[in-house]
Amino acid sequence: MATWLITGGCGFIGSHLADALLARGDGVRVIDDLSTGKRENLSPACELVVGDVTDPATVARAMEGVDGCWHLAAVASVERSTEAWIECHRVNLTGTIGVLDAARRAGARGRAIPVVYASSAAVYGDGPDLPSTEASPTRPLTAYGADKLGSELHARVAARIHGVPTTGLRFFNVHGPRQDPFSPYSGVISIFARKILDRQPLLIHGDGGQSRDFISVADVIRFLLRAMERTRDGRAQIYNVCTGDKVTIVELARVLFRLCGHEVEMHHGAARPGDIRDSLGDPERAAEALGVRAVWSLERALRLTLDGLTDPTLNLTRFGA
Ligand code: NAD
Ligand code: UD2
Repeated sequence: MATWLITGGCGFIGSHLADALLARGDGVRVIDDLSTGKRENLSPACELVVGDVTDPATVARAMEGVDGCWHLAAVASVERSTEAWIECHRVNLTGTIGVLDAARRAGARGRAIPVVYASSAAVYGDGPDLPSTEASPTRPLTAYGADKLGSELHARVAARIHGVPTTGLRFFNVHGPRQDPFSPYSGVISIFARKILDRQPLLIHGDGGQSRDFISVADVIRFLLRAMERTRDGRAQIYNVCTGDKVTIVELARVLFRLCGHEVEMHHGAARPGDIRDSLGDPERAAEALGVRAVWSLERALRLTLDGLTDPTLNLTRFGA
């Protein structure tokens, strides 16, 4: 039986990955400091190490004996990285280097442990030419995006210098059950969905014409699993994880109104510092190299996200995710 390490496995994406690995009979170990993740997100069948990925000794212990590592632990917020620049850098970049270094050292018989890690569409910044491909210029606008790009650069060093096979997945905007609807730092879909269900007004940062490529966590899990299967030789790969479909924030709100059966007021506030105006990914390289493409339509994925707000125990494995 394979045993895997998920850093940040008590979080939104990590806990669904843990469910998928358990469903196929694998062993799962999680390291998480529970700063935003929740113990109740994680199946009791997982081994949980409550600890900080910036602590080398903790990470080294967690890495021992595993067949691979998905590195998802991070402060997953653009706003937070603006407010707490150094703290977020310590986790999002130094923490990533620590995980890569532990993967180098922990491998049996000198073979390093493969690492699949979460990068982000934030590395592109406001790319002039959309859709963004993996060869597009990377001009991050925020500390969060800069630290994700730095993680990619160090993952390349890990592969080339230390023989750690790595695959970086540039997640675009992910939504689904367990994305915390009560955190102001959470994704816009979880925040809007809760407010609409609670019949509260939405706060739109700016004019709402900004656009995103929203992908269901049910699809993201499929990319994560396949990426690990293809992370074997000493190379460093990077792939977009996106749908290739562009949706503005106002359009998103209107689809949610229709799915919820009622509307709420939309109030407009100032645009967020460093906010990207248009984000859209090209899914073709991942489709070709990994053989995975997003299959959940926005509407079907939004229904799943809404269901997750009323049923926190929702487990995606029943959808084959
Ligand atoms: P999340 O906040 O739910 O998960 C992050 C997890 O990491 C949490 O469980 C948190 O407690 C843990 N964590 C944070 N700092 C830690 C530390 N120092 N030590 C140990 N654990 C720590 O967020 P998520 O949306 O599941 O994001 C997972 C990964 O995917 C992150 O790397 C994020 O940057 C990336 N990502 C997310 C999205 C998205 O739309 N959700 C898009 C692009 C990239
Ligand atoms: C960025 C990344 C995403 C992920 C995330 C952190 C891009 C394109 N995406 O997401 O990949 O890494 O950071 O997990 O860089 N908004 C409102 N009202 C609200 C909440 C949000 O108008 O109540 C707007 C917000 O100003 C932005 C859009 O909605 O224009 C999306 O915001 P978000 O916080 O969901 O995600 P984003 O794009 O910053």
